Amino acid sequence: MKRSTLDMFIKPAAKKPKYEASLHKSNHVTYPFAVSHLPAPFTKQLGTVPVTEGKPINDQPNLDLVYYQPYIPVSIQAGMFEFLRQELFFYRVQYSINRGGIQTQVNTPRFTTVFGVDATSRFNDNGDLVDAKTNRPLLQGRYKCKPRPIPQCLNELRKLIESVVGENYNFCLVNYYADGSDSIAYHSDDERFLGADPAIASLSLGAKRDFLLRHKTGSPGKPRQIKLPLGSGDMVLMRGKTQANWLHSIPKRVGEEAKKGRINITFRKALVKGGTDNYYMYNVGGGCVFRWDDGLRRMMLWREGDVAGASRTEAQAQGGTAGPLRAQADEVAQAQSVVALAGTPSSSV
Ligand SMILES: O=C(O)CCC(=O)C(=O)O
Repeated sequence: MKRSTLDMFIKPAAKKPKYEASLHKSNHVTYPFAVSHLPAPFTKQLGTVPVTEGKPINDQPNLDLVYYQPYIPVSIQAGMFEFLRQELFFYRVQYSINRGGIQTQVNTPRFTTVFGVDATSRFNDNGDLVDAKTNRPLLQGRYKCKPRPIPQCLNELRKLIESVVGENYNFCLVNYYADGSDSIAYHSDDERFLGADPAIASLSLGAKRDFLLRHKTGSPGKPRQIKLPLGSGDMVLMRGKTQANWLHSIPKRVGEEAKKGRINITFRKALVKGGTDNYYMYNVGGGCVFRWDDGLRRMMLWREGDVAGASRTEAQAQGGTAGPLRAQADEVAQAQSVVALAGTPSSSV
């Protein structure tokens, strides 16, 4: 047998991770699998954040940013990226919208996941959802979705960021851009459920990607497009009138850097239940779960019974002649009900 053919049946060796996983895990009835706690050395090093002073960027009409370059110590940036990519579950959401009278299917061009619940509810110590005012269990049907508590590893980041920026957050949205063809189109996070002038903290890990901002109208005074080359560990706080007046995006990119993969985490505060339904609809959707496979070096469809850290052989992953990615896309399309939605995505595709 030729070496290249043999390789397909040999289980690839996973690279030695840049962190030692904690034995403690966060779990909840809504999680497909338990999520490891933040490794203790990361928690210790995070005690020093932010490692640089935030730089205000407010020299354009209605723009109010604070740019931390970086926010997280260099020593743990790569480890934090690998840890979150390995430990979290992700989705590749498909949905259908009405565009100019034509029903159009949208394939979100990145992996997403979301945790949290809006301010009208909270999780009690048993992990049950209760009304934030009365502390009574929620009535059946309050949400169309199944809200998930923020796992410890992201909650630690949330608390740190809250203490620095002076805001409270109840949602954590995570994007994973696998390579340069993953992106997010120009949009603003200006939904009514976030209230007026929301302050959104956006943390980057992994590959450096351009973050572009442009004014919604381009006038008065024709403000220019702004480009922030977000590197691993950087954080941008978008606040004040920014969301009402500016759009932002992560455009597609060619080249080696983007192939390293990038994680973005935004911390937000949703005030009402519409925010919860919206965020889960567009970041979890029909629910086919993906998990990072460190041997195959890519996100793979996850199935109940898969062992954490164990890699499928290339042959198992191929599962036919069409190739792994094609097979996965077909599987997602079959398993995931593509729904026609009345609302709009919280972020543009
Ligand atoms: O990936 C980023 O830096 C931006 C993410 C974003 O705009 C969003 O999730 O709404």
